Amino acid sequence: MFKKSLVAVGLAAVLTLTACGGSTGAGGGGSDEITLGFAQVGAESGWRTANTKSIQESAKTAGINLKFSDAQQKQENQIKAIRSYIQQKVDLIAFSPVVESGWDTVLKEAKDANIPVILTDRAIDSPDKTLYKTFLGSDFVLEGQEAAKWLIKDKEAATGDVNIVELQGTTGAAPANDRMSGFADLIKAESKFKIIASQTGDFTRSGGKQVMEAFLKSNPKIDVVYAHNDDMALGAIEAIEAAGKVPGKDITIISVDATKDGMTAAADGKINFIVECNPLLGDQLMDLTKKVLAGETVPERVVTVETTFDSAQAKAALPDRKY
Ligand code: GZL
Repeated sequence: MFKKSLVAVGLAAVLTLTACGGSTGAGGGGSDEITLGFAQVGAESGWRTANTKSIQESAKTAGINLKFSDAQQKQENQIKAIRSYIQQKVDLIAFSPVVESGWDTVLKEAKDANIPVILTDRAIDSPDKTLYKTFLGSDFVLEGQEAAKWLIKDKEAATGDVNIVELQGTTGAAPANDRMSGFADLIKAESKFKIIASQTGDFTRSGGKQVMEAFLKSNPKIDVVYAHNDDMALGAIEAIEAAGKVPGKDITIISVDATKDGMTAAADGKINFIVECNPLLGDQLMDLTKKVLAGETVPERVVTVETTFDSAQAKAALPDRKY
């Protein structure tokens, strides 16, 4: 269902084609080697590490000269990197916006310099769609909805209140905002589900552990943890075990990403349900880069195809996982 619905969204996205305008970067596209400037969020999670590896390996395979920067999860560093790519006259700029807001000024500078921009992984909230050629990444609202749908089914026999604590991703980030809203929109339909606490763990393992320790101290009855990524779920598992409880049994754990560490915890029964968020965007990014610089039409939105895993499915899938 999840896969089918995503494919449908993906197909719909492909049909909403936009003329790319055929602009080439200030450095031109032409037959010369393409130079791509990529401003990465940071190295905060297993997902991010896999995403970086995919982009670097795909650039090499595609014969694209990659300039790469790590912003350590700071927007000002990403903006500095984008300005530097503009000065270097790269052919195209791609980046994963650490937060949704605050990009219009620097993206207008790229547009004025005739350097096309591709968004990957995370979206921005600017109403000006001319600031970028396409957005390649997951549907985070759908991911939140998948988590909620599984929980509603898993707890259908529960009679009393089901107390949920939520470990949010980076404040202001599209995946944090959308995974929260997608989940809450479905959960609120059933009065037994109570989100008793929700706080950012910044997508990191240490953040998830610290926040979960505080949740355990201030909430005597926690039935479910909904973590916006595996790293925070794994941190929460450490805190739960340190408190003498059994993760996956005393407290149901739902996570997003499906990285190897998360899938291993799921296979061990410590995480009960994982929604996949595919970081392997490199090949699609290089293909879109070449198409934009060749003046070809590209879709406004390219949605990555993803699925979900319960513990048994994670155990079966683990040997074949690429990240
Ligand atoms: C989602 C991505 C998120 C991952 C986290 O596309 O932006 O950022 O879910 C990562 O693991 O830190």
